[in-house]
Amino acid sequence: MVRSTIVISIAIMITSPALAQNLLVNPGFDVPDQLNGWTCTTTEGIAFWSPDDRLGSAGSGSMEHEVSGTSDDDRVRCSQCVPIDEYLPYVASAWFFWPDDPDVSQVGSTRITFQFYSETDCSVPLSGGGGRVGYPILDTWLHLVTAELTAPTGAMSAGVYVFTWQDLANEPVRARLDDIDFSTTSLFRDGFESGDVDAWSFSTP
Ligand SMILES: [Ca+2]
Repeated sequence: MVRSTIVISIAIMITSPALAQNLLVNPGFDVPDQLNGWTCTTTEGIAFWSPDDRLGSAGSGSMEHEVSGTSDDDRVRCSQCVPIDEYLPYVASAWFFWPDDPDVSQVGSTRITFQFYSETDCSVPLSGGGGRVGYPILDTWLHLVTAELTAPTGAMSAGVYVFTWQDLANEPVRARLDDIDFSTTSLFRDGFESGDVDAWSFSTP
């Protein structure tokens, strides 16, 4: 059964901050048949490269998830661990697409969140959150953006996580993600937290 009703209370349509540098590897899935840079785990599902690009480019694609679990809340999760700077504010975002396919139920959601860690390999968690849940409008690309969070003292890495979520047992779902972004919203690289002014240059007029 295909759900035809629309719930879009949390998906937010905005553009990414200008000039922000995306810290993710392979965020737009520009190389066919691979998900390099992404680590995917699942309870009952798969993740693979799809030729369906958000902007319709023949030279790019997206990441597709299929979840066909026998339990409620089965899911596919894909993530990256990236280096970050303490005290800077960060935000994550992704575009997601749920096709109107008759062979899947499409009762579920796309989710995105991130977590700060005190080690470089995302092994010792500090704080996290900012998570957002996006509900599909079938056959439509939607933009999902987290809340902004500032990296706490001692943070050295962040894990960025995207999920495709199957709400109900034996009601499979299929969704795509593209142009995933994780970046700082600060344009200044030195907030003087380090006790020096090394990031600034000096001249006398
Ligand atoms: Ca793409």
